[in-house]
Parts: sequence; structure tokens; C-alpha cells
Amino acid sequence: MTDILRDEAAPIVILTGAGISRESGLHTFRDPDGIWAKYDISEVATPEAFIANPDLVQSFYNDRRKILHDTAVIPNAAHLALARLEREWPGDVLLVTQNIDDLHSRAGSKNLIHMHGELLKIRCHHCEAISPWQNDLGATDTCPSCDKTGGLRPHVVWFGEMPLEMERIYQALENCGLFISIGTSGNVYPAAGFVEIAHHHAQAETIEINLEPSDGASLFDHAIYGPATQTVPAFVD
Ligand code: BJW
Repeated sequence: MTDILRDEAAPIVILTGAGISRESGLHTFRDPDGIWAKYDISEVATPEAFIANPDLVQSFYNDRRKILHDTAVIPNAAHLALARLEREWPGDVLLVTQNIDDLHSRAGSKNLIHMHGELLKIRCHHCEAISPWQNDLGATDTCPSCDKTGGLRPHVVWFGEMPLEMERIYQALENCGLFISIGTSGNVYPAAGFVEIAHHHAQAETIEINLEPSDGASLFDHAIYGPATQTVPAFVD
């Protein structure tokens, strides 16, 4: 990794997507066997879908929690390598994940932003309190903070909603020396635009690590292609 960096303590921003968790047993979205091959985005991943059919949306996320709780779903070598990078790199390392699973924190990453929310949290539409998920949600559940009924939703970011902690992310991108994108197709904004911010505002080196070239591949200075459990540890070491 130090081969491509002029400053050996440069701040690093890492963006991850569903590809990093695929070898842990979680589906990506846009691969042929991905989540959007089974579900229609407009029926489960927009605020309008939740208003039109809350039970369908809740059951979509309840099912994904069951899969995440499968004992076979654990952090893989790529998650572990990024946690090690954060511990050992002399400069700042900010990990921004689009994933709503908890595999990065289980691997030990601490400086972590879940820009699309977290599967194991719920949010109350009435009081905005964010609580840990306890049980599968239905329309009659009561908020543990305000006691009102009918306002609980998954703490995730749907299309048309503002991703989380954007100010902190943009500030880190504008000051980084290296931007690394791992396991994301580059289809969804604003995350797909981060590489250009790092390149133009910070003159950072940019690298894509993915199974195959993503839609934004030409925007990166460097690329490594292959399964994340092999490419990421090899890059970090
Ligand atoms: C492997 C691998 C292995 C496989 N190893 N790799 C321009 C500017 C701003 C916004 C827009 C814009 N144009 C359009 C928009 C609006 C919209 C958008 O982007 N639409 C596009 C479809 C065009 N964006 C939004 O609405 C966002 N909000 C927003 O923009 O607010 C306004 C705003 C404006 C400006 C600044 C700031 C804000 C919200 C987007 C919310 C996305 N939500 C979801 C669902 C989250 C909850 C859930 O999980 O259910 O997020 S959709 C889904 O896609 C999920 C993911 O996080 C996201 C990205 O998917 P990801 O991770 O890239 O997965 P895949 O499947 O696409 O790719 C996997 C990759 O891994 C592939 O490349 C494989 O090859 C690879 N791979 N195996 C390594 N073993």
C-alpha cells in the first residue's frame, strides 16, 4: 500500500459496499443473485413503499436480520484486514460503509460511519429516537422512548432520503491522501461521487478494489480486481 502513497501517515478514507460482505454469506444488491433480483426496489427501499405497504417492508428487513444472525455469518478476512489497518496506520483511517450489516464493527473497526443506516437499529418517526432492534417489527409496536405506537421503522436510508453523517464524510474526503473503494458497484449516489471529491478537492490517490471493474472504474488511479477476502488483506499487508 505504501507503494502508492507519498505520505506514509496520510489520512485514509475507505468506502465499502455489499461486495465486502458477500464472502461472509450476505447477498449483494445488483449481482445476478442479488437482493434486487428478488425484490423490486420501489416496493421495499423507498419512503413511499413504507407508507404504501409497511408490512412488506418490515418483513423484508426482518428476514435480512434473520440471515445476519445466522451463526455462519461472521466477519471475513477483508473486514478483519480493515480493522487491522485502522489500528496500525499512523494516520487517520475513516471507514464509511454503505452496508447496514454489523460485520465491520464485529471485526473491530471503530472509526466507522454507517451512511445507509444499521439493520440492528430502529428509529421512531414520532420522536426520532434511535434504539437497538429487539424484536421483529410490526405496525402495532410501541417506541421504547416516547411510548407512541405506529412510528417505528428500520434505521436505514432509502432512495430519496439523505444519507447519514454527510458533513463528516465530506470533510474527511476533502482532507484525505488516499481514497479506497471496496466492493461497491458505483451505482448509488452520493457514495458513487466520493472518488471525484477525493481526487479533485484533496488530490488524493484513489484505488478501486472490487471483484470486477465497477461502473465508475475509469475515475480511479489504481485498481485491484478479485474476491475481497484475498485482495484486501494482500493490499493492507
Ligand atoms: C465483490 C464481491 C467480492 C461482489 N469481493 N467485490 C446524483 C447525486 C445525488 C443523488 C442522486 C444522484 N442521482 C440519483 C440520485 C438519487 C439516488 C441514487 O443514487 N439513485 C441511483 C439509482 C442513480 N440516491 C439517493 O436517493 C440517496 N440519497 C440522496 O441522494 O439524498 C440526497 C443527497 C444529494 C446530494 C448529497 C447528499 C444527499 C440515498 C441512497 C440510499 C440507498 N439505499 C440502499 C438501501 C439501504 C438499506 C438496505 O440495505 O436495504 O443502499 S440501496 C442499496 O444500494 C444499498 C447499498 O448500500 C447501495 C449500494 O449498493 P452496493 O453496496 O454498491 O452493492 P451492489 O450490489 O450494487 O454492488 C456490489 C459490488 O460488489 C459489485 O460491483 C460486485 O462486482 C462486487 N462484488 N462480490 C469484492 N467477493
